[in-house]
Amino acid sequence: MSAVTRVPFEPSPNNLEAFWMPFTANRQFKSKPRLFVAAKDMHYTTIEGRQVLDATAGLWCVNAGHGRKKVVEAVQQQIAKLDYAPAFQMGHPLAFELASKVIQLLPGDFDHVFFTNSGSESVDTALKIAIAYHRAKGQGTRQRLIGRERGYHGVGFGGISVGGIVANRKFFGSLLTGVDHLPHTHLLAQNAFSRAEPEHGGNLADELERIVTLHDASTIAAVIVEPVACSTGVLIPPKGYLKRLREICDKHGILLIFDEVITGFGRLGASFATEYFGVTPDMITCAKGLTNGSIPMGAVICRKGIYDAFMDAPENTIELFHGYTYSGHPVACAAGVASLDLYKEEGLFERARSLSGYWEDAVHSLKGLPNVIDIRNLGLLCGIELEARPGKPTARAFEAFLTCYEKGVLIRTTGDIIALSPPLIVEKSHIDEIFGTIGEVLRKLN
Ligand code: PXG
Repeated sequence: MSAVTRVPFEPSPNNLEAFWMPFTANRQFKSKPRLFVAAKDMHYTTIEGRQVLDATAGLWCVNAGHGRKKVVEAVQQQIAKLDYAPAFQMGHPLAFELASKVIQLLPGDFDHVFFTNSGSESVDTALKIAIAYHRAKGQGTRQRLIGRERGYHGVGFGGISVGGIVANRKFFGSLLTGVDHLPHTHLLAQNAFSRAEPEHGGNLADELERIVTLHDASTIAAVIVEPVACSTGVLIPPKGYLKRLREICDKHGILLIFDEVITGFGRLGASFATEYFGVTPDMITCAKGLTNGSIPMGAVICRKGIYDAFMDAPENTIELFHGYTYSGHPVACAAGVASLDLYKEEGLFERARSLSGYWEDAVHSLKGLPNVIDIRNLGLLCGIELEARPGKPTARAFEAFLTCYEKGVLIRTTGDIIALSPPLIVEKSHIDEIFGTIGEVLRKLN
């Protein structure tokens, strides 16, 4: 092996080699880096000292805006007071407090919370709980997991197996066995330029019946879907779709998991998508907004009956052989409690709801601009789909991303779709600036 040359790190954009960046074109980035050094409320500060308006809440996570005093101080105080407590066979009060606060946010009979450190871990945890739940109920043959095309459930082996993004799957071998997929619901030809829930495609939920017939219900543990599939371009569920999935799962004794890593904590103008759509899953996975993006943390929220199914063994038995060193980490819990308090004090979920009409009108005002083939929205989310350049998928949208960044607005692109999700503290003037800038960029983009 040849010797490795180690270059001491100097905080200069010319010394970026050692960090293998996630989901990033490393060589392209390192040849022309984009670095943030600070953030406050709706804005980032770049290393060059420029202000950039955050139209993406970081990566869909900073729901109350950046650098909020309440969260910062809670974290500072907690790390000085109790930096860490063992997560297994020991506890600390804040984890119990945060779990209670999380279930209070939800309608219905959600009653237990399992803490993780990310959305990916939440998904793998929920899938494992689903299989173990059926086994605990004497139905150990229920092991199959059903996901959906174009679904994103993080990057653990469970998540990529039930997920439906080809690039996230094809490099990583045979994945989990016993997985099947529903079709995605993105019917561009029928639903283009729909506002909120599209009319066509609710019947695609019936594909679950076909899958159940193929495998037999006795082999299926759970169905997992994002209520709104965000990462693959903000795909809003067609009218009636989620309700129908719930009915079919009920009919066949299959658990329904909503992956609310993005839709949780106010994004749709309700606590969670379950509240927004009035459809109750058996488990909810979340992360991101749980701590306002400040400290890594995720959770699986279980409806009544799930936890109880594990409580039959003698009292000294560990009921679920699963957990992480950092499950319910004290500093993350402090950030979580402070974030949930902040959402409540500032009425941010209601604020998102009341701004969603203005947001909808603003995004649909881009209709008719060159290459815009669809616009869709819900709550404070939207997707703007561009026609791909012939033979060069993603290039057009990525150029829009770079130009918007130069003009002081941070957008996110996936494929040839612009996906936006601003912090819920966004003002109408910011919304005007976001769509003003995107409009200007799209008008000039070839
Ligand atoms: N489920 C869903 C629905 C997600 O959106 C995860 C699970 C995984 O979470 P972690 O914390 O393990 O990353 C996610 C994450 C994007 C983007 O731009 C989306 C996510 C993460 C990073 C970028 O689409 N979603």
